[in-house]
Amino acid sequence: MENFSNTELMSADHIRDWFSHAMSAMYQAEVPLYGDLLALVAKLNQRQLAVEAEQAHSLIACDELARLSVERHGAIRVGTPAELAMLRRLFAVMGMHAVGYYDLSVAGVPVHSSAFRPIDEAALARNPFRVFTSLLRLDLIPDLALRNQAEQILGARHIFTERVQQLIQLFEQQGGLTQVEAEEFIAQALHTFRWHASATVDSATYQALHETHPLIADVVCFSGPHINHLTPRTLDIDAAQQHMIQAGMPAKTVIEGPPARICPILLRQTSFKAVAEPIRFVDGYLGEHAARFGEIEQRGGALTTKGRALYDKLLAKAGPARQDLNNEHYQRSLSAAFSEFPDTLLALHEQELAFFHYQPSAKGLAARGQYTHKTLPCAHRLVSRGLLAITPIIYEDFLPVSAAGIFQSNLATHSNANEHETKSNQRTLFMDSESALRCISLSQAAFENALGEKVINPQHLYAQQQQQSYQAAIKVLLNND
Ligand code: OOG
Ligand code: NI
Repeated sequence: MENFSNTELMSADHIRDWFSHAMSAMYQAEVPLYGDLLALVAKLNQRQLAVEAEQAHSLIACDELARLSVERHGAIRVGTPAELAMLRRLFAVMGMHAVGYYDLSVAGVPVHSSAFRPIDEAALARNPFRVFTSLLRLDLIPDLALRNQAEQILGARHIFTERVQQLIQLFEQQGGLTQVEAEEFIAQALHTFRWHASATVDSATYQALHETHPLIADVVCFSGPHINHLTPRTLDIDAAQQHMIQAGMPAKTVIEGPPARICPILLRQTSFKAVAEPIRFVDGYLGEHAARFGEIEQRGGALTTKGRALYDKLLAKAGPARQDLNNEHYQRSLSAAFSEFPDTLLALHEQELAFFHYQPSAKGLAARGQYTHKTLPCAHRLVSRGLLAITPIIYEDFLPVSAAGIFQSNLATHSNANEHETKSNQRTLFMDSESALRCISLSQAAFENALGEKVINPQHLYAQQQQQSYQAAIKVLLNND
């Protein structure tokens, strides 16, 4: 007879946690510099927490500290709708769902993307592992013959093992996987993300695709969508960037995203650049391919639609983080541009620029039962009178302008690198325009069609989280038992 633990279904959170650790171990073995980066970030986070006791306490208070050391995101790029649809099913086993839509073609990168990530608070607190997943847009290859060839190459490859597909199906039938099945699932799923030192094409095909866009070669010429980076979360990206440079890592010069602030918002990122790795083509020629890098990120509060519009406006004013700029100068002009963006929790809340988690304060608890539904002040008053405490809801998603910058600095390996950067930087500005937005909604529908479902709107998730915490908090204030 089978014992209970052999038939008990594992939680998706558990499987995701295992998987993200297994993925990290695989990537550290494949790209040793990533292991160095992880060690550096862990050391700095520890040092910072030791010095900034207040920050440590506030992280504990909002369940952030426990997840800090497991927190990371990764990225992959696939070539066909069928591949994307199967990834959706694979990530669902780990409680990860497609959130957000990013059209990077408007920034000159021929992909559109979403992020598979957990969506509820408990799952995010346990392990927020996210995978930024891009689908290549072959329709952006102007040379029709080359486009057809790329389509054929992609159509003939199988990026998932037979067994992982069976296990995904089993998950869908049973509503979960047992421990033994989950372990096998992880081992099988990892095959999809590993590196292949042999290309599936001859050197001439690789060259032709690479010249059209290095990203197209990266997606089309290999038998799988190698994980192209993993990103631990740092508490101080400016310090981490300095340490990367001191440690001799080929760090990008300029940090992407908003400037350093007292109340951090959204996401700041930087990376060490992709390392050129030897590859072998089917015609026996040897070459090099640069795709895999390591990134770090510092996360801050999620912004409301109003806050995000202000962010986009001020970022456009400062200009994107071009890598030929001096980081110090750029950060200074960015800070100047963002002086318009309020930098206290109270002002961010008052002006409804950011999302918050509410909790009754000690004062609120002492005043418990003094109000009825009718006499209860509005959220703004409850906060300004100190009856409710607020903590920012952390941004769990990505930024299209930063993502485009990250793609660009890690793909440019040959002489047309600068050309790509300049062209796409000019086009980045196009992102805010009305016509770009119309294009985005059309291509979003195409992306969702490939995915096999609609992507979740991240703004709805944050609003819901804020609303739930508010309801729970006022329930306490109103209760006089
Ligand atoms: C993904 C780049 C986007 C981020 O952190 O914004 C990304 C890629 O290079 O495939 O990972
Ligand atoms: Ni990334």
